[in-house]
Amino acid sequence: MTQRHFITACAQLGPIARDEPRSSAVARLCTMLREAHERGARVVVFPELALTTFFPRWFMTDPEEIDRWFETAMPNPEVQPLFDLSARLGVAFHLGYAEKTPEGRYFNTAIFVENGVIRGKYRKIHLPGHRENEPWRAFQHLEKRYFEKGDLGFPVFDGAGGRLGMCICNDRRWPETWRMLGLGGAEMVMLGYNTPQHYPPAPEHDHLQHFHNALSLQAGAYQNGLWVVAAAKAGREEGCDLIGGSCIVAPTGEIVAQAATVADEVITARVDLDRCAEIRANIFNFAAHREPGDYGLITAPKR
Ligand code: CDT
Repeated sequence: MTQRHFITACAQLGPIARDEPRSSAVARLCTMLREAHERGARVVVFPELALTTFFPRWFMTDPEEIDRWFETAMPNPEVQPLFDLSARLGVAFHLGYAEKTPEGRYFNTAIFVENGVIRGKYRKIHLPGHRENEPWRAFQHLEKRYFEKGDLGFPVFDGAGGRLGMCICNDRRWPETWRMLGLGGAEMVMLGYNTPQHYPPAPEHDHLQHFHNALSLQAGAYQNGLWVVAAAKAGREEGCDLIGGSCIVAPTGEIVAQAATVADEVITARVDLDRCAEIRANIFNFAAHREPGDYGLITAPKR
């Protein structure tokens, strides 16, 4: 029987330059996967869009230029070394990347890979930012331009001896994301993020970026009784400061490991999936205490 307690690693990435080739990013991911293995990890979580720089910060119109940021197959020859290393060392991984499907659809995607097999896939649902060039901003955030809203819902799947879920960056700010994953039975939720320190529409909130990150992750964990492993792409990337603060959160909402830099950094924690019951059998026992009949507005049409 697969043990339900194990070491999980969260691998924060420092900045990736605009001209940094995927081979270099993948080599950095492999280095961190090796470190995770040396520290006894069974799982390692990499950030959102972990193979390239955060390209939605630039306005582009040329389809060929845009397509260069997307993967048309997974794995592909450039990412294969990560799949091979993961299978050889027996360390499963979560990876975010830009996906172009054979039908020509574009998604901000995350996968979970165990024993060389993609066991879970998620496509980002809450796409932040805008569609057109807004030159007044210090940098763009064009996720609504380059990606379609995810079409897979919030899947929960078998992995690492438990039930796993994923979300991506802006999704973490939405309580609905966490409730969907909690109701689906997720015991550990993995996510990556690229969060600029500066938020152009409301710069008066810039100093709150770390607080809002931790608030969202800790609330999501506690209110649904699940583990959270959240990996940042951090540091000054092409002139844009991205917050770090990668962390692992217990089902009690406590941060049990946290990155101390804004560079490539591996943190680890012992994750016991059976600890979810501390919350789920008690304060957030959904069957005993949830009252969905009174929550109709949550799924009513937008207003
Ligand atoms: N990548 C991503 O979703 N980033 C957003 C930035 C703020 S919205 C422009 C986030 O929620 O962290």
